[in-house]
Amino acid sequence: MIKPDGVQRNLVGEIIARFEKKGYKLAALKMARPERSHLEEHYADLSGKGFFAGLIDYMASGPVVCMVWTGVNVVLEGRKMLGATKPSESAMGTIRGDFCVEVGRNVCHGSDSTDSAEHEIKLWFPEGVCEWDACTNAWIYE
Ligand code: DAT
Ligand code: MG
Repeated sequence: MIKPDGVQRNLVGEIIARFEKKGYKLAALKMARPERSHLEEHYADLSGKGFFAGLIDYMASGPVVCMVWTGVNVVLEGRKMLGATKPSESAMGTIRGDFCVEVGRNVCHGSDSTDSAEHEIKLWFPEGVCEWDACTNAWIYE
């Protein structure tokens, strides 16, 4: 997901391009202005944290762009592409390392496990995702 700061800072195309160029396949994409309750459910595991209210305020401050990307090891590799949660710890060359400064404005979200990805896909795309055959498949996988 591209967070409200990523949308406002015109990073949507840049972030999508990185996943496309890597070789992952897009399975769902939409812009949304989620309710606070939806964001609270998304971040339910962090509800006890001191930064939770600020996190929900930030996430509710503007539209987000939600995506599902598919491919071999996409959850693990996608998290590497995002970089560490704190931009000060994110390697240069990662999205967070290249495009942000503070943890509370870290531009993007990525599921941290296949279980959380399945949960988050159901939460954000109850309508389902798109199944399709990419003609590049044989050039990306042996
Ligand atoms: P990630 O987004 O890398 O999965 P997370 O799930 O631990 O990280 O936290 C979710 C978001 O909450 C994170 O992207 C930014 C915010 N956050 C995390 N730790 C924070 C902190 N110490 N102070 C402020 N915001 C924080
Ligand atoms: Mg997380």
